[in-house]
Amino acid sequence: MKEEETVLQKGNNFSEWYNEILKRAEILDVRYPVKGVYVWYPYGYKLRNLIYKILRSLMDKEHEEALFPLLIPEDELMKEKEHIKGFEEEVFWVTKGGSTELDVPLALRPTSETAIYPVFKVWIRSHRDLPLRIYQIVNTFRYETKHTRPLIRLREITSFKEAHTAHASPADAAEQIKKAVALYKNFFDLLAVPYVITRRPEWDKFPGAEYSIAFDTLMPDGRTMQIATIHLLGESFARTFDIKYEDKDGSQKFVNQTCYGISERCVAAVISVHGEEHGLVLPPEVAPIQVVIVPIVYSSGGAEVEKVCIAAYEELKRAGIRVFFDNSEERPGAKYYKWEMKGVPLRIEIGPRDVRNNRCEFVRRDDFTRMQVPLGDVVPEVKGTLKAIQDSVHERAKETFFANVYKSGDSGVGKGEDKDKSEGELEELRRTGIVSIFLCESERCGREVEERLGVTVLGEAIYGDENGERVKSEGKCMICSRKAKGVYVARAY
Ligand code: 5CA
Ligand code: ZN
Repeated sequence: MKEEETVLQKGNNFSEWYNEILKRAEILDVRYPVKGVYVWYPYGYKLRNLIYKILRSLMDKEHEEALFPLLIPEDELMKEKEHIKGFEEEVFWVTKGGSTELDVPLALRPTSETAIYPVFKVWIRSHRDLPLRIYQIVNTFRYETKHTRPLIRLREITSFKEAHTAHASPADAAEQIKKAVALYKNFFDLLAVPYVITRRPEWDKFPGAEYSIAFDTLMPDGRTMQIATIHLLGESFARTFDIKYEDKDGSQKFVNQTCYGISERCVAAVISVHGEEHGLVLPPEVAPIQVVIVPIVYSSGGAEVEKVCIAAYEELKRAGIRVFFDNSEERPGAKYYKWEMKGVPLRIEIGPRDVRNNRCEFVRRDDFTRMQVPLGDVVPEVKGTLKAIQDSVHERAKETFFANVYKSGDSGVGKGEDKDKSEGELEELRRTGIVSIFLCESERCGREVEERLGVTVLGEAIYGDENGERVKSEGKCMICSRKAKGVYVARAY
């Protein structure tokens, strides 16, 4: 076995596994000489595009895609006080044109509120212009000072999908928040990525927002990763940027706003949640190649086998399957290794004996099971098997995920009554997952828990979870014993 072909360990050292996978499956090249900035390989970019095609198709139902500039003048960026306080230290600046100092320094957007809302001001005139729902998929720049990580913590986020909406009333904006949650649920379900949805603590919400909602998934090392956020902005930005509309009665009113975003962390999640020691395991919905056909040829019968392979390939292609016929010179073993690494959900092997018997062999990537299929049934069998793989990949991911979500009361952890006892157990549980504890709303208690236990407070589970259960809502704060709500905590990326 070549060194390259050694299997990877996922469990013990996730970080190493992750970096190896990005390289061997040709997702991202990390050799670009700028910190936190990486190159998409063509295969990785195909995966990214399929994922974003799903996102676009969901967004397009009720939003319109637009494109705003990358550069934001300093004075606009600085207008919203809360907002800029949150982002100040993360902004990259363009200060020169050639050797000439610019009159007004230009920021590279860290997110686009301050690029978009001055334009909303001129677009929105009357109640007939509302609701306004736009989104864009762009690169954004953040001078991250924490450890940067490919697809996860970037200085150039290449695939930032940000939605910005404006509404006539607070109720309409609140309704939009619910729709955004439903849309993101739909999205991550199609990616087969499990999540918890929480309301971020007051002291850790998006700068300028009334409140923030987050989706978090669980990485194989037991850390959570925030994969989406949804913010109710209320009137704060509308007041700052003077975004008003004329209501039916002729009065001028501020709009109510929301915004919500997703980055290529969704690609990182697909890779990390499903992959294993042989490489990627891609859900068929997003696999750039859903089926690979590998001819098994020895000394004779090659021409016949090739003819049958091509016929199957043509048929699958016509049926809309993303299929690849690997007739390269490599040994079959090397081909298996390569396509397994790249996560192709289904392999079809065809050899001389199969041709004689008018059949082929399916090998599933998710569980390596084999089955023989009559050549005449290839299209329906492929469709059925891809569906089965999609479902079982999702089920497996949810099982692992929810086995690592501990609710208040489970093993006594987080029960307000016995806060002394809970810390030891929490210590144990926090190694592996998401734990619910009782915590009051004060920032002091929140920060203390974060510091003492090395966790992040994700927040209150507001929408329940896949098990239909809700976090037990009333208890005593484990720090100060005051009245508290159940909140999720976890070690986070
Ligand atoms: N304007 C709002 C909504 S679009 C906003 O910027 N929200 S955010 O700051 O929370 O970012 C949205 C999502 O982008 C986060 O939930 C997170 O999943 C992702 N994200 C944030 N920073 C980075 C980063 N440095 N690298 C990769 N993804 C990031
Ligand atoms: Zn407290």
